[in-house]
Amino acid sequence: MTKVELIFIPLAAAGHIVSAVELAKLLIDRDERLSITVIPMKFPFFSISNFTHSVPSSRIRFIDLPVDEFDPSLDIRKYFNIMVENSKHVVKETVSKLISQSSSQDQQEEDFPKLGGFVVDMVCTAMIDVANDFGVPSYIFFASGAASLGLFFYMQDLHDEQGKDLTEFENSDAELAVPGLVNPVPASALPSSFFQKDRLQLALTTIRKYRETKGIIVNTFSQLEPYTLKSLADGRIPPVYPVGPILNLKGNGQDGLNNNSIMFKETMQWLDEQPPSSVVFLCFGSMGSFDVEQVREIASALENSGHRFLWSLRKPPPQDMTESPTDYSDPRDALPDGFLDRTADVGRVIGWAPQVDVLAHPSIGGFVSHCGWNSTLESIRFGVPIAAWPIYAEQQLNAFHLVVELGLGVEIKLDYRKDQHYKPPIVNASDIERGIRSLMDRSGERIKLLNKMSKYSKEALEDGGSSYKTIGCLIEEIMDQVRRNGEFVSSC
Ligand SMILES: *[C@@H]1O[C@H](CO)[C@@H](O)[C@H](O)[C@H]1NC(C)=O
Ligand SMILES: *[C@@H]1O[C@H](CO)[C@@H](O)[C@H](O)[C@H]1NC(C)=O
Ligand SMILES: CC(=O)N[C@H]1CO[C@H](CO)[C@@H](O)[C@@H]1O
Repeated sequence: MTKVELIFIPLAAAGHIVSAVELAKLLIDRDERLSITVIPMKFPFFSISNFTHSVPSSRIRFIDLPVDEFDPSLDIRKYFNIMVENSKHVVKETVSKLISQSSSQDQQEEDFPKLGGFVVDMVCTAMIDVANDFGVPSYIFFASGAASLGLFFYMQDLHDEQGKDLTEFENSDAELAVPGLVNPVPASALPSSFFQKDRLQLALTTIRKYRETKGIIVNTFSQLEPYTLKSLADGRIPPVYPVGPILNLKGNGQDGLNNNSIMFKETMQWLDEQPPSSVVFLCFGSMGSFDVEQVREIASALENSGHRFLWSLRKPPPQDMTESPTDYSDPRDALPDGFLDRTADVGRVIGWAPQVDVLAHPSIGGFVSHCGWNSTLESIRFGVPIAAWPIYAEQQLNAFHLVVELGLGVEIKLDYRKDQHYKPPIVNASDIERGIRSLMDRSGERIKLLNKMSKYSKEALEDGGSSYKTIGCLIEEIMDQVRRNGEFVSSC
């Protein structure tokens, strides 16, 4: 039996590393020949211990590399890229050591695990060079959906093949005919990285690198994006493996980040007391927070809508969008006077939310979300409709995809955008209230469609489901590559 070792290089950020570790678990569960070493790319202030404790298998190990000081004057993405670039040599040394250690320990030649390849996070593509140094294949782990992947390749084609200046799309009302999407995509749904000259080069370099790999593992499932996946299978890019929805559904408040168990119990108890599908849940992800002026508009929208609510309200850091939000010591500091008293019977304001447990709760009837891909998949999994309020990265496209393409959500503001370079105008209470009312109206086709998708989402990873089969194919492909020493064959 040939044992095969894979090296995973995830980005240590919510939505990336958790999914990567879940993927690692799925792979080793499926094939006892596989073992995986996870080497996260992380910021100095990030603790990977939060992610290692949940891994039961001796065939997954973590290596925590030291990282350089973070220079806060740098753009966070630039810092990150420099850091990944600078980590290449130490990753190479680390992997060399692993290989030589395992060959000296094992007695029998056939027991030596062979290096099967690198599975590299969608933003850590510099590590493909290290895989190349070892002469092993690399695979991308793309933690977003097929629609984003398709858009990325389309944008790179526009730039590289058609000589288009992508920065012209900033503030433009152009619409783009992206292959694999039925509706024209408004320029306002593009990720900001395509608008800004310095970030554009980085984005293009990253996407070009995807083309050099042996496969792109995508966190989606074929029933969610059939048309997009078909269009991506045109042979112009490496094979795409839809293996999702990869979620961490363990729940019980153990979502890997700060979790206060008293708050958790109280929240779940309160939800237990609410009628089915009656509560709006508002939560904007690990980077999502709003300034006080915007918080007040949300508060009055909630009050005016009359719906029950659970609101994960987070305090913006001093340098918004470069550091994570924190919890308010007293949320009254941000809320309108008397809001908590007036809404005490119908709502709760909390800090960091145990999102999976909340979405899984039958009282939840709608989710006001930033449309991070992981949150989007969780919401579909539990059949909770989304009111889309995207903030950054590819969230505007996810929101467009969910609301316009798939008809699974409604709009709060599809072209909202906030990052280091954009300070968005305030979304007023009446717009938010309209979105919430429409979200909580369960009379139309949307809920039926969503329930169907929720069912597909559960089935995809069950024995015989579409993603289950794809994972089998992927493992076969990895094993074939090892057998043939990197010569390209596609078995699926
Ligand atoms: C998804 O995001 C939520 C909230 O940001 C986080 O609690 C959870 O761990 C993430 N799950 C995955 C699989 O990344
Ligand atoms: C809220 O904003 C919308 C634009 O998004 C505008 O049309 C509307 O008049 C505003 N409503 C109020 C009450 O300010
Ligand atoms: C659940 C868990 O292990 N949380 C830890 C995450 O990392 C921070 C920072 O190191 C710790 O303080 C938490 O205890």
